[in-house]
Amino acid sequence: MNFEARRQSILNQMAENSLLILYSGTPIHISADAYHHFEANKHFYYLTGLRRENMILVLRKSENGNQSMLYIEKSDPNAERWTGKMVTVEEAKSISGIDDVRFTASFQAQLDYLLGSSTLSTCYFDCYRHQQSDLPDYNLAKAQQFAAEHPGITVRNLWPMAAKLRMQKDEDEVALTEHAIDITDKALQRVLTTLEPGMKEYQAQANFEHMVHYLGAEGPSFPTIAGSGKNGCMLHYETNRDTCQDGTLLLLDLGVRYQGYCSDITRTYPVSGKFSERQRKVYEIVLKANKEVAAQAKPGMTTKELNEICKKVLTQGCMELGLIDKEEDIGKYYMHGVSHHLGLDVHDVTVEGVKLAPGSIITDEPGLYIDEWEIGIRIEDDLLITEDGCRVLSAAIIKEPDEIEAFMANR
Ligand SMILES: [Mn+2]
Repeated sequence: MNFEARRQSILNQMAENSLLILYSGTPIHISADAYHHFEANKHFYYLTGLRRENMILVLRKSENGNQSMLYIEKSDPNAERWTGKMVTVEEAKSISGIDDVRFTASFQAQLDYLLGSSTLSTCYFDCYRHQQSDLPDYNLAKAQQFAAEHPGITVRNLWPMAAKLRMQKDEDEVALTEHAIDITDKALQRVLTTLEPGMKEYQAQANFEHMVHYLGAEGPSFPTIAGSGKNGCMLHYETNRDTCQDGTLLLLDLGVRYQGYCSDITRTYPVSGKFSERQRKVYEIVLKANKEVAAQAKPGMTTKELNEICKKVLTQGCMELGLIDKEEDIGKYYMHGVSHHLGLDVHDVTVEGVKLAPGSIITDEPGLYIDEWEIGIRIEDDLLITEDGCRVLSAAIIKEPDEIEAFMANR
């Protein structure tokens, strides 16, 4: 992947005489000597191709030219014995394309030197915070510390610049996403092959996740949702402990992460292998909305506009079914948005007001949630916005009710 071009694009947007300091981060502590599985800062991975802890990317923009420096930990045979091989200088160079690789032990002294000898005016950090109530992320904490120690230097946020870049995927990113989607397809076929009444929802989840690992992905891209019957109406149902009853539907919202890139797919299957007449009617409405969004998605649009298109189809369908009398009541059965960006994050970075453009990867996920009928249906595909429309990257994952029934009948 062309990490050099991505760094160049950030450098182009940086102020004159400025510095970017971006940390890969450290593992988050759970309890006693246990730590969460480490996830590197996504911008760091995006700009370097590296995702190990305790690394620092420094970009310097000055009148003497631009500079990229990478700081890594010096490998330590004793540490490697316990926690695995560390990245060597040669590996770091060849993956990131950065020639100037140094050890973190020298970082502070070199930073002090840069701050003391140059006319540095601005320093960029990733200052993202999801909710005000959250503790600061590693990079934000470092930014706050830097601001306190260097009141004369303006601290600015890398996030909007990096997020805007990440919103348009290049060919390599599309290929990785397609691979994640292909694994999702095969793992869902495994679920379809084994699904039967009496099964626990977590068994359907296990059949999916087994294949995800078996096929070489890193794992699910988020906690698998497997909700049967009325559980399908709960948007973030994750306990997956109920029994899949005969005659109900099983809603599966799941995804795969491959080299960092996520798929996000939802399919809804009849547990018995056959839709009831009522289930099929609702399913057809959701499917129609799903297809309409894909038919209309194109550059220049917003996900909000796509949601209006989706709501129109769902509203019309619900009125025909007699579920609602007035358009404004659709919120009773459809209460989320139809689309979000997808990438290194499942709900990928999105800069307010930026419209869809070629290279955007978004979801298309209408749903209807009818508690009183115990019917929860969502159909979610992943779309790549092209020059004049979109390509459904998940087109191979079957969703026509006849195809689903035929697949289950012939398994
Ligand atoms: Mn989604």
